[in-house]
Amino acid sequence: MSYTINSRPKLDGFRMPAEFEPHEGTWMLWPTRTDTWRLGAKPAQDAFYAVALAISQFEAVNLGVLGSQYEHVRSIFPPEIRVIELSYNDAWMRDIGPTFVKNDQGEVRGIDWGFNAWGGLKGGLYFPWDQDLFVKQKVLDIERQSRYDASHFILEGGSFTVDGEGTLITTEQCLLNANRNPDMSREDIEGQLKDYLNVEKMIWLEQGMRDDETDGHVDEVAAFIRPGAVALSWTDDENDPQYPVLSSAYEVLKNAVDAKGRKLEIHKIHIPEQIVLSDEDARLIDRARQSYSRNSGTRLAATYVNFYICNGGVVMPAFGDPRDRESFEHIQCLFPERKVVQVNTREIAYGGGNIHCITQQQPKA
Ligand code: KQY
Repeated sequence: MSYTINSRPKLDGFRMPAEFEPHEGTWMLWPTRTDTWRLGAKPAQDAFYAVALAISQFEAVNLGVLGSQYEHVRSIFPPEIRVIELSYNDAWMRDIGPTFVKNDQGEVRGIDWGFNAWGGLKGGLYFPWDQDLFVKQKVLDIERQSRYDASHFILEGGSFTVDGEGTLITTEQCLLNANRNPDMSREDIEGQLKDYLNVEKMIWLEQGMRDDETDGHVDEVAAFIRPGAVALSWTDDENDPQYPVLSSAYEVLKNAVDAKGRKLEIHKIHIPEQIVLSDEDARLIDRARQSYSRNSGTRLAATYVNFYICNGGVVMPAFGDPRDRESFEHIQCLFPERKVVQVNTREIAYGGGNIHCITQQQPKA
């Protein structure tokens, strides 16, 4: 049984650890929506399978699965991967799962943010999202961890990144979007982030990647790789439509200092060539009136920066792109003490995200 605590993590001495701090394990969900994924979701399932196996080399993986898929999924995964029946609407655990916080004694609790499928009825990606709403609470119940009820505040885990030392990076495009918390000012939103995540310094990028259906999640643009250092999606091509967004992010980060007063070390990771949904790809995704239309010609917001840092490892995307190799080598250089594993996740990119978006770390207690 998890207890709902009527307080705020900061008041109780809890903070959100950075992703690069030790994990108890990783949470994921199994993809099934045929209006998100091509070909009845089978190729996406292959990609999720490969991601889960890659992470399981480094730490425990907990995988939520719909009852209708339980028997199949349990039979294909090795026993060390925990498969749990759960209900949900789509498989983006970063946004649907709890954000965990921890105190100096090592106690871990979870935050249950509000969620409206990336914009509710004003540009959200599907309706309904009723089952997604309970995933955070269910995970905390399973782990017997206490829950902070922050359901008044719509926030997705992919929309911010923290260094665990008081700094948070986010985008104005997402957090100040009228389809998230229209009655809150920037100051109100900063107040919520400070109280729940125990951060002091907010670095606001203007926008996320163009064509990102989440209204600009920061996890497609930048990620803390250690305190004082950030990986940034980048392109050298000034004619690339992503160039204005990424160069503006670079300028903001270059001129920022973190909560400890440090200038940030910025590592530019070149994005892949443009990946565009073809007529054939679009045809293989089911049409549904109540969900976002994946039309042919849409450029995917693909980036290598949507990697996932786990205990001793980093699991990063490949796209079958000429830049896959150099990005792998670059990221391996940034994490000399971890083993980098690259998984072809082009299929996940078709659904609007990547490895970071489908995972959620649970800090070590
Ligand atoms: O955390 C993320 N960037 C989530 C991507 C969600 C895509 C929904 N189709």
